[in-house]
Amino acid sequence: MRIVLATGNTGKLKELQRLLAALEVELIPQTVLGVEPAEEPAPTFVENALLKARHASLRTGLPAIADDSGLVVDALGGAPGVLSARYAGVGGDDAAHNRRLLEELADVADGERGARFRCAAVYLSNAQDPVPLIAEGVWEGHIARSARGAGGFGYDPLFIDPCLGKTSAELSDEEKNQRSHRGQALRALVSALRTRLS
Ligand code: ITT
Repeated sequence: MRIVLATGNTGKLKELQRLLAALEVELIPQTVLGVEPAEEPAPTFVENALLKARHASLRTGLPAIADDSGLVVDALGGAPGVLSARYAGVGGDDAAHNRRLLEELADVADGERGARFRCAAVYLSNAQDPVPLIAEGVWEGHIARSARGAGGFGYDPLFIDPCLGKTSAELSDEEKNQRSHRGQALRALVSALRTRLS
């Protein structure tokens, strides 16, 4: 079985490939198949994940898995949320997003820097699949005052896991997948998919 992975984010792709390895199916990144990024206009992670999976499935004729995710910061009223990939403007890179986040939180006290990563993961057997598999994950933490660590991607250098006292960029790939929003969502998705395929 071949499944297209509907993401153009290389950091995310690496994590998805590792989390889905247990499925023992052929995972093909959409970029390899020439699929351009989908529009993500919706206000919820679930809707955007469905749009991405449907777009990739329509273009390739393959089943698709997509992830829509982001950082939800209490002191910013939930921003950047579904706009996490565009926080510093379209084309902004991870460093620019992190700079903006630190600027916005410059006057926010240590006890008020709560945040969480959210992930919605979706599987569609085809573009018209009326019963998509949907799974979600949440990783609670808070935002550091400066970047730490070289692993991961995106906001990882600023996101502190309170149990470990480390940023997610200071965790190994395995440790991050164990705890992360994406790890939680993908483990649940894999389990639902195994049931569907059995
Ligand atoms: P695709 O839509 O092609 O998958 P994207 O980066 O645009 O790639 P999203 O729209 O889901 O994906 O945006 C998610 C953003 O949230 C991502 O670009 C990061 O900035 C941030 N993010 C999500 N998960 C993260 C994680 O595990 N670590 C750090 N930042 C993360």
